[in-house]
Amino acid sequence: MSRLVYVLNGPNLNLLGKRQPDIYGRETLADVERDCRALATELRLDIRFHQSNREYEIVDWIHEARETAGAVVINPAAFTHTSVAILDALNAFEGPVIEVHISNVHKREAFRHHSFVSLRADGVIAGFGTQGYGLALRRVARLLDDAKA
Ligand code: DHK
Repeated sequence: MSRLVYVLNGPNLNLLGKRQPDIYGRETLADVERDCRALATELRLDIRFHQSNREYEIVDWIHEARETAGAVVINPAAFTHTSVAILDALNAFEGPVIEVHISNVHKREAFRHHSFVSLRADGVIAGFGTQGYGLALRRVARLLDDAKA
């Protein structure tokens, strides 16, 4: 299986480090991308790292991943709780999918407790701050290694 991993980020995550730092922390998305790239090298993964505020762009990247990638790590942000389109796109993707939330969504408002993406995700990480991305990449590397063995 391809060791290319799409790391996808949904709306408002471009403001990471600036918006509600008490909830999302002070690290920026550029910091997260840098850390993901460093870890990916260690894990022998290639990554494509994207963020968009537009649902269709995320759907299009998942379609792209379907053709080329072995796994998807996705923080759909607010689209987690609303997007059947992202769920349908992920259902058309065959490799491992790990869902990441920086905050512990279960400790927050009730509308954040439901995730459409969880109906497809092979694993869900929530409440580990931006460290969750690295944990997701480690899990993906293990799943890709196991699939090869
Ligand atoms: C990020 C968001 O923007 C929220 O809409 C989600 C998620 C939680 C996060 O914790 O990373 O509810």
